[in-house]
Amino acid sequence: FKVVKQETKAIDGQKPGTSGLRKKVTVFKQDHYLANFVQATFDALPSDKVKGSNIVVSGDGRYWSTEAIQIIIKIAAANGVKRVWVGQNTLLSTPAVSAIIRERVNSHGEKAYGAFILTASHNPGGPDEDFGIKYNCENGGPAPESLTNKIYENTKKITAYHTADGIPNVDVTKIGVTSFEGPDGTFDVEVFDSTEDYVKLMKTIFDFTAIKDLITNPKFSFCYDALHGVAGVYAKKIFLEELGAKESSLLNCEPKEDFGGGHPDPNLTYAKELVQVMGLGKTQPDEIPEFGAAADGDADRNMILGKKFFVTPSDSVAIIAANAVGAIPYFSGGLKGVARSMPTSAALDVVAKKLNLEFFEVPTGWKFFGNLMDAGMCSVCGEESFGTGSDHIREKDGIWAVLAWLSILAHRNKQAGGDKLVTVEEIVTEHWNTYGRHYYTRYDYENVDSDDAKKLMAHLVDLQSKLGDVNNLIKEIRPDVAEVQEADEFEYKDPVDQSISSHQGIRYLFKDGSRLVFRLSGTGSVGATIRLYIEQYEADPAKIFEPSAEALAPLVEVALKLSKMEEFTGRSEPTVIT
Ligand code: VG1
Ligand code: CO
Repeated sequence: FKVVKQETKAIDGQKPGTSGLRKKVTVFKQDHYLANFVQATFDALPSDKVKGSNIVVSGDGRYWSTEAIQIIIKIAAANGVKRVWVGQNTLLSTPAVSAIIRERVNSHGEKAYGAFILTASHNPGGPDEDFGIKYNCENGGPAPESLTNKIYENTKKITAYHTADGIPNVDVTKIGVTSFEGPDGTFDVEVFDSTEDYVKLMKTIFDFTAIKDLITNPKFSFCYDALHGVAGVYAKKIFLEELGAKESSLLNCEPKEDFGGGHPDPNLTYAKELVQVMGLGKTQPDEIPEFGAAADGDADRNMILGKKFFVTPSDSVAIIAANAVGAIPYFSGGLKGVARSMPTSAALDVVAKKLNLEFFEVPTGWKFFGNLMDAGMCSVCGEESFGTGSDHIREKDGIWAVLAWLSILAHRNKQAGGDKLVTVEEIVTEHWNTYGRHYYTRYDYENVDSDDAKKLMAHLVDLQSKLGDVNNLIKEIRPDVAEVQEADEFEYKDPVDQSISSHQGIRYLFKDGSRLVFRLSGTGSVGATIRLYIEQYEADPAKIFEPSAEALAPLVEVALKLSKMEEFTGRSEPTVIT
C-alpha cells in the first residue's frame, strides 16, 4: 500500500466527553469526521510510540462499526502502526479491550500500545441513533483528560490526515491474519476470538469451580440479560460453557447492531424483560430466579437483582468490598484501598472506615480510578451509574461484577451450609443492619435545552453563597429535612499526579449526612442531560426497610424546589429514575 495525504478541514464539536466522543451516526458518517478524530488522536500521542506499535480496534458491534473499523485500519497503517488487533465480527467488550491491552502478546512478545473502542455504551444504536469512539492507553484505561484535551485541540486545527491506498476492506468475520506490504514493511490485521483473553483473565480471579457448584445447584436459578449488547458473547462462553448454566438463563444474548431497537442500559426502566422475570414488573411470573443481572451495550455496566429485589449500584460496590476477601481468590491478600465517584452514595465510605481501608472519592468517569490503581492504591471501585470494577483491568466490568456477586453467594452458602440458599436480599439487608442504609436515587432529565440546563446550574451555584436563604426555604417547605451545612462545586486533586479537575458537580451537603448533587452529563449526543443525585443515610436498624421512594420524598421535594427544576426546564417529571 501507499501512504496518501488527504486534505481535510477542522470539524466543530469533537471534544471527548466523560467517556469518549459520542454523536449521532449521521454525524459520524459525514466526510472525514471519524478520520479527523483518529488522526488527531495519533497526533496527540508520541510518534515514536505509534510507529511500529500494535493497537486494538473493536467495540460493542453497534451500527456502522464495520465501516468505522475499515477507516481506522487504513489510517493506522498510514501512521506507521504495525499490527491492528480486531475481535471477531468487530466485537470486544470495553473490559475485554482493557484486558487485552494489559495481557495479550503478539508473536514477537509485544503488547498493545492502545485501543480505539467503538461504542456509545448505554446509548441506543442504529442509523438514527448513536455511535462513539474512545481511546484507551497502555495501562488499559481511558485516556486521561490531559490526552483528551490534546486530541480536542488537534481536531480544531487539523488540515490533513494520512490514510493507506491499497488496503482493501479486511474480512473481520474470519479469524486469522491478513498482511499488507507498505513503505515501512509489513502491516498486519489480526482477527481473533473476542472472548479468549477475557475468559482466561476471569479464571485467574474467581473460583470457577465454586461458582459452578452454585449455578448447577438445582435450588439456584439465575437470569442474565445482555440487552443485545456485546456482553452476550461473553455470557454464552462463561455462564453456559464454563459454568454450566442452562441456555434458558440467558436473555437477549445475541448482539445486534441496533440492540433490538432498545436502550442497552441496565436499569429498572430499560431492562424491562429482566425486571419482569425477576418479579419487579407489573405482573408476577410463576417462578422467579434467585439472581438476575443485566449489562449495557459495551458490557462495562451491570445491574444486580435478587428475587423481587433491586440492589442499588452504590450498595453493590460496598457489599463487594465488604465480602471480597473471603469470597474472591484474587483478593485473598486483602484490599489495597477502595474508591467511588463523587455522586455515588457513601455506603462504600462506611465499609472503608470499618475495615480500615484507604478510601478515595473521585469525579465521575472511570478514567479517574486508573491512576490510583496504577499506583497500587485501590483494589475495588464503583459508580452509582451501574459501574463496578477492580484493579484487574482499568475499566468497569459488567461480567466481573456478576461473577463477584455469584462468588459472594457461593461463599455465603458454603459458610451457611444449610438446606436453604442464602438470598441476595438477605445479603443486602444484613449489610444494612451492620453498616446502616444509604437510601439513594438518581433523577435524569434527558435532552433538555442546553441553555436552560446551564441557567439551572448557574442558579444552583449562585445559591451556594446564600445558605441562610436556602435553609429558610427548606424550613418552609420541608421542616423534616435537615439543614444544609456546606455547599460547593466538587474539585478533585489527583493524589498521584496532582492534576486538578474542577466543576465536577454541584453539591449540597446536609447536617445529617444527606446529599444532593447536580451534574450535567458528559455522554449524551444531543441537548443536555441534567442528573440529580439524592442520598440519605439511615443508621437506625428500625428505619432501614422503608421503600426508597418514600424515604427520599422530602429530600426530592427540596431538591426540585431549590433548583427550580420545572421553572428552568419545563419538565415536571424526570425522563428516567434509577
Ligand atoms: C455516565 C455516568 C458515569 C459513567 C459514564 C460512562 O456519565 O454518569 O458514571 O462513567 O456514563 O459510562 P455522564 O457524564 O453521562 O453522567 V459508559 O457505560 O457510557 O462507558
Ligand atoms: Co458502558
